Amino acid sequence: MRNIKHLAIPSLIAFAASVSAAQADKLTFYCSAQEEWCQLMARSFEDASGIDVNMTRKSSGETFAQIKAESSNPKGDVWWGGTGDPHLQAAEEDLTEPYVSPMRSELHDWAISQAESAGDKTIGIYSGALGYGYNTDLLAANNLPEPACWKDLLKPEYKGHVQMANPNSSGTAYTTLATMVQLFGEDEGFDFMKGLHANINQYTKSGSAPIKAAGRGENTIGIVFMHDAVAQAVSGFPVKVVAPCEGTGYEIGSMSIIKGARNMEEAKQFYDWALSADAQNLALQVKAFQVPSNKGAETSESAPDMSLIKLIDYDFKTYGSSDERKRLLQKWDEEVSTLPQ
Ligand code: S7P
Repeated sequence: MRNIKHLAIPSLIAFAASVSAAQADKLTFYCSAQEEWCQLMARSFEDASGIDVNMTRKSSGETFAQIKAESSNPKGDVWWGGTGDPHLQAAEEDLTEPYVSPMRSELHDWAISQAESAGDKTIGIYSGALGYGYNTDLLAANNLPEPACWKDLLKPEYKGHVQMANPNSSGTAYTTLATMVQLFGEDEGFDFMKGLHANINQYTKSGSAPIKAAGRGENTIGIVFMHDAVAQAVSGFPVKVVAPCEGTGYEIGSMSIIKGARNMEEAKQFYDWALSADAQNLALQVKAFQVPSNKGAETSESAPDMSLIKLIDYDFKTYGSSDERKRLLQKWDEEVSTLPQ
């Protein structure tokens, strides 16, 4: 700076440009919803705010692990999307920052409860029910009966036809594991996961991958959030969506500001904007059929009607706690994933 007067005019212009680039407002955005929605959120926020956004998409469990690994030198500013359980775990482990947005009064009670149960370190942005979907053509081609319940998926005729994600990387799959424990009790829930393991053809990294594979005809049945199966069906793929007869769990997709964020003001700006009805309505452009948390945002007509689905009273406090999530994942690693298929 001291030597600036010695610079020639073109150098001064270049210098000014480099200073303003260095000072440009920016945001490092970790995203755990579907890729297209993450891209649209990033670009739309840039347009709305003038802030440069650097977005990385990873599954919920993977993003949690990354934020934890980076906690002594945080690189991300805000984490948007993904199932609520790892956001709650991040809050408990003090990896995220409390924030009470002025937008909070526009939200449904379930989104606010998520915040209140975590000392305001996270908040609900959407919800969606767990279920599964199947490729109707492949089912018929293999002479398989139409499954309607969770326990149908244990039948030996479905061997090699069922796909789900790995619950360590995927929030969807962790929700599946926690749902079975709550629906059937821990012993029977783990027996279910073991029986299911015998029919699984692949554990994917991403939660929605199994139904995308079913849409492409590369897999028959995918255990996913029902809205991800609807997205395949409305895209014209032969996918039928199932709300399992025994009842099912659900997610409160969440958002958190990362503790020690380098761009804290920008993170709060994004947070407020992401809770607005206009930002949540962007979901409709990318076939994201979750139920939005802003009371004024639109829910697509194609979205699964949560009031018609038999939902369990999912215990987010317990299953989003650090000890319980670690314990269940370790037990799944040791007692389920190691079994022969
Ligand atoms: O695809 C949308 C969605 O189902 O993905 C999120 C999910 O947690 C991210 O994928 P992983 O299962 O791979 O973590 C859900 O929050 C969201 O509804």
